[in-house]
Amino acid sequence: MGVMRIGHVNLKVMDMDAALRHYERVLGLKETHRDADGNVYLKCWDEWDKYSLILTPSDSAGIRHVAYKVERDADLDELKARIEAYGTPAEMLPEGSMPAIGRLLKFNLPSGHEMRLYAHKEFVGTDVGSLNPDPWPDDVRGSAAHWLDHVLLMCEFDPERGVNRVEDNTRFMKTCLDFYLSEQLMVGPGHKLPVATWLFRSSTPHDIAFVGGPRNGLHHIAFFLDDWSDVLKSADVMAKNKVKIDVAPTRHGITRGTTIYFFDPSGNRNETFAGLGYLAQPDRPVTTWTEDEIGRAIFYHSGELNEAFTTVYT
Ligand code: M3P
Ligand code: FE
Repeated sequence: MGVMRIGHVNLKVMDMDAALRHYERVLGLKETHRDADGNVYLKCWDEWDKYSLILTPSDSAGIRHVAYKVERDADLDELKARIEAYGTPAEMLPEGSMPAIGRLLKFNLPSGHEMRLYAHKEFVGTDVGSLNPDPWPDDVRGSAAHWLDHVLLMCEFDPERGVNRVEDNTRFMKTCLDFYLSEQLMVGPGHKLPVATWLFRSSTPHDIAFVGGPRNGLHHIAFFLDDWSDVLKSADVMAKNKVKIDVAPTRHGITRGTTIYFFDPSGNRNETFAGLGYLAQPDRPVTTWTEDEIGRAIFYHSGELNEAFTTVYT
């Protein structure tokens, strides 16, 4: 029961043609729907529901909402009651509010980011099908991302004013949505302040993460690849397509993933990463990283965190 996994992200893009070239040619997503308002819906080859990314034409970049899929329709009623009992308003949007999707529970995280939950989305199948399937399809482009894996949201963090939306969001996700904490990065005297947290409902190290910063926003959306050689190939695809690479292939200490960060043409940060990390289980001890090891926590090889990585985001 409850949340299973990330379902989709709705991003704002400033040039739809350029955005489509990026998500189709570089990441390998395919368009599955387009609505009258100019929103374009896409999916990765290994996903079975109709879409995992919605691109909305806009005059700015950033995230509009992130949605997670729950197992049963009745979960939406139970979670609505829990969210409201927590003191957070929640609204049930009727079926038909979004294409190919059932009713949606809409609310804002303590940070203000909009989140939606749903139980049904039109099933279209993966590109290899589910009857005696091949391990990968022939007609997939670029990095050939398997699936949208997680989002990392930037949350207002100003301990001098007593503001820590990372902590607030983490408590909300654990209390209302039964997420589990896998890793945390602690700062301040005695390492008492969580400045970043990684949480899961699936069996991977994170389905969502929160990092503290000067303002709320989107740090990145991440797409899953199989292994390190796919990460290298993904970097080659980016170089071929003149994509602005933010961080060249390396490894995270946190989650153990191998990774690249880059930007879509509107400046929304993307990540392609490989490695399921470890088997995340509710009783697994939480991994704690301390401020003095922040460099290795984020970029394990260089051990250095560049300033722009946590200050430039949409
Ligand atoms: C990841 C990950 C930051 C750390 C990011 C880590 C933004 O993206 O997938 O584990 O500090
Ligand atoms: Fe990530």
